[in-house]
Amino acid sequence: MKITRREALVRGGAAASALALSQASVVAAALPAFQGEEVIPFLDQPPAPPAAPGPWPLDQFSLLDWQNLSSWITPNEGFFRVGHYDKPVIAESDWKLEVTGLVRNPGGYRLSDLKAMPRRDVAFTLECSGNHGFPWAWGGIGNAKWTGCALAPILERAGLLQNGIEVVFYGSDAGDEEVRGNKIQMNFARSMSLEDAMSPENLLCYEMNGVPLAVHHGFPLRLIVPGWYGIANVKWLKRIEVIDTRFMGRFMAKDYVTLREEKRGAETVWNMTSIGRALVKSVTAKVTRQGSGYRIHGAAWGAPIDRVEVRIDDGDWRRATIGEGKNEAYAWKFWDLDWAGAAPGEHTVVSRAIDTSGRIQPAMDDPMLAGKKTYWESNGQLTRRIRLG
Ligand SMILES: Nc1nc2c(c(=O)[nH]1)N[C@H]1C(S)=C(S)[C@@H](COP(=O)(O)O)O[C@H]1N2
Ligand SMILES: [Mo]
Repeated sequence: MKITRREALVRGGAAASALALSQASVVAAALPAFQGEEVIPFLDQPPAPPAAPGPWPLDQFSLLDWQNLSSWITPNEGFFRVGHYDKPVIAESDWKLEVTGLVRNPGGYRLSDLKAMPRRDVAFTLECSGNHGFPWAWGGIGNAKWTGCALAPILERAGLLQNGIEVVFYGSDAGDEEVRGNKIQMNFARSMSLEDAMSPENLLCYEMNGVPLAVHHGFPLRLIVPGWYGIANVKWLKRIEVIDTRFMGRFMAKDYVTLREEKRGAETVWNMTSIGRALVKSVTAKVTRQGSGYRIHGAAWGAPIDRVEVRIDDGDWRRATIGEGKNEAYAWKFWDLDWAGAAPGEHTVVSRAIDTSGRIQPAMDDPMLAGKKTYWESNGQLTRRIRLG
């Protein structure tokens, strides 16, 4: 996204957390409703997306329509889309995946070759790292069953040479860039360390929720790296290249870099890190009433979730019950909590997810978030306001 820090703040970045959190209100209808259940609207409602298409790579008209989502799997038609360059329309017959660089046996694969390899599925919640970075950008997330073949055997088969340390994934989409006075045409590309690339979960994916990838989701082939932010999941994949140095393309080293002010004792350190693995996160989706009782519903994702806790007003953190997605490693988990003794009047509701290694979704004033100057990786706790009758 070509937006300055200043614009980000004006448009309601981290500073306007009250706005950002309002985006979660539309999660409401995502969760299965019980008979006779009534949704109590939050007082903080999300702003509309900008009226005209801007320089945003996140297509504001493809944002997940939570209110119409009726299942744990996001339907393909409602799945958000991000594209930084053109959206190539590729004929399967013209396409080949090239595996090259520091390998003994460089080669090419047709889609039929990849489909002939063992099929693997993974349920994985893909979240754009810009999600919640802007008030309207609340729908840059979706959950799908992705199908393809494992990446690791393809790399092994290529015969990795000793000096290879990094794997670069090139998309077929390209755009104009300027690098220190040089005007060039560059393909979208992202890299991973060889070790990360060899992770057994990674897929060369050709199906999304049981049907071939749509053009805008990367037909004919995309990378799926469960546990990583959207940016790592390269669409329209055309080349995999093993190299002996770190790759410093735009989407590794220029964009999708988090700038954060950190303290080392008395010293201030400006830390710049490339966005990769997803972060632990949750939202409060909706509050419902059934008869005289209220219930709070939400979702949690981004890391292996151990538990979700909810705080009402200034009360204690209370543990929510994990429902759908309970046994899934890389997909969001739906959760709920009965709101016993709810008093009429205005209340705040906030949730926090805790991962299996004990990491807690940070509060908005946590130094990790307060010291962050860029909008990516906005995984802070989202406080909602509601009035009960
Ligand atoms: N080739 C290519 N792959 C890409 C991108 C892109 O612009 N080009 N955008 C990335 C980003 S930032 C995100 S969030 C995801 C979004 O995937 P989706 O459009 O299928 O939802 O794709 C990623 N893969
Ligand atoms: Mo993204």
